[in-house]
Amino acid sequence: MQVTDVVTQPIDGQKPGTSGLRKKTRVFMGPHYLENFVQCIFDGIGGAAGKTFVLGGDGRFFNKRAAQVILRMAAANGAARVIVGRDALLSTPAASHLIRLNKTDGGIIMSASHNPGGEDEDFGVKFNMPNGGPAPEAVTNAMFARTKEITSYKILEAQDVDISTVGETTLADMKVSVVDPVADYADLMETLFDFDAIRAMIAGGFRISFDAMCAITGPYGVEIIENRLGAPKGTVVHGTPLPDFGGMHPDPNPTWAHELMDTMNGPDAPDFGAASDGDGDRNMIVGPRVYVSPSDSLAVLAANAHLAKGYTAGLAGVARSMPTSAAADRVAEKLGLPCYETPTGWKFFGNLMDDDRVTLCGEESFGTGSNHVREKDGLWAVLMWLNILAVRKMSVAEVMADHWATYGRNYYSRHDFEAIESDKADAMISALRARLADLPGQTVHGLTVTAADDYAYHDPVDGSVSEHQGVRVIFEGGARFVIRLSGTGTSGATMRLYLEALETDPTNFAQDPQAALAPIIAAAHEIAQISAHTGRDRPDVTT
Ligand code: VG1
Ligand code: CO
Repeated sequence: MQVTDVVTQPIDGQKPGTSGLRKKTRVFMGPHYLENFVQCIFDGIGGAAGKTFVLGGDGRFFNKRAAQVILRMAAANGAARVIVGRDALLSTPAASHLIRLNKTDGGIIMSASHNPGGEDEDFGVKFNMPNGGPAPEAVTNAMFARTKEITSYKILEAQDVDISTVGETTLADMKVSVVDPVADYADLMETLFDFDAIRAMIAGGFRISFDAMCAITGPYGVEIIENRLGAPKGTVVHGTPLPDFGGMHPDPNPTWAHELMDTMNGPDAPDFGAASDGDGDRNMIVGPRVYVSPSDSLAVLAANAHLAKGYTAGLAGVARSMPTSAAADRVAEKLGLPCYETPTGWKFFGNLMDDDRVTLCGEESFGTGSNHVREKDGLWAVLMWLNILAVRKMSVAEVMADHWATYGRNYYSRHDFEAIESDKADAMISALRARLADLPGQTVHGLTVTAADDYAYHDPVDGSVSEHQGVRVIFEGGARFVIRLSGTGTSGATMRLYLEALETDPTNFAQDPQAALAPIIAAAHEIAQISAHTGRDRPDVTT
């Protein structure tokens, strides 16, 4: 088998965003597109020679073909071994676990996560570091720099490797270890949670509905929730991963997981509902007729983690992304735990976990996780909730009511304005930035601004600085809004407006969040001039 140096030239726009490089699948399938980027990954980490990598993806269209290309390129670049999920399948948290478990030099994950899949939808590639976490900005910047100067890439001329059966094989001098995508991950979950207690709760009639949204968590959910925890067949819905996710938008929020919401709001609702996203790192938690916002879920997990088997020693600290509500901060304050605020994207939590400063992390975008891996983890969150419910013997609604009574309620919502023309979105943000210094002291829709800034993060572990991570405007009484542009979209710009208000009066805990947040929504539209800049009055998706 022969290594070929293929002549290529730089391709515009191969800049990794919030979580890797995401583009339309057809773009990735274009000449040299995937190959250029994969070579730049290897170059950006100082070469692949002698290294071991994990490889897998969420099963979307092009996943298997891309895996074969990446295997041939890893071999051509001198990698010693690649551990690949059978059929090139691995959820993002399972990939993170395998990277750590096998002490590898990192891994390549093929996924565009919550973005729809298919030939006309989205594909993505990202690199995770030896700690199992997404490459930090310094590394993705090095990869991006290489994409602008690449002149050739290395690839092996070879037949496809058979990755459909578990076992060891070779590709030229490189070992290829095909592993069961689920087994090691499921074993890890058994060490973290009291499976006996959850099994007993289920045996006692506790009913669950888990919507895998035709994406990667299907096989994981079936093995863990049905096989190991004894829930009846059919507990996992949409459990077979499909290349186009069955046409679904695999994003677990009330809009896209509406079938689960209908089940949970219906007359015969199960006791617990959950959904996960394309690559298995997100989760939505729902009780019968009660939706748990992701920010609240993080706070509930922080307050109750010590009840779960793997966390009885307590937490080192908690971290949340800046736009995530301060509900977790209130728990940390009461429990005397360190609490950190980071920019959007899981890559910023890695240093804090590696440095043992935090145990739990979370984002408002349906992401929660702990230091068991270095990614957010959808099924982990589901099992953490189940373990807590099994111990507390309360319903989801009772847990939420108890939580708000103890800590107050941070009303929260995110409004997404999708596919705005990029220059209009940029102009809106620039205009808002220009006004920030003048905002404090102004009163808009009855709310007085106390602070306004363009968020910059100073990493306390490595001292790196990340600027322009979202504009935030804070009002008297702690209400606030945040505006930032998405870094995961593939067409136009998506503007995210994050809204929050703290309520401490228990007689006001039963409001609809949109009603509770109405003054802040109005003030945000007025201050940012959203409609004047974008022509949009209403969001496309509200979570
Ligand atoms: C979004 C979310 C962010 C999350 C990221 C990756 O990014 O807001 O919180 O970490 O997706 O999640 P953005 O830049 O579009 O706001 V996933 O499940 O897509 O890997
Ligand atoms: Co995801």
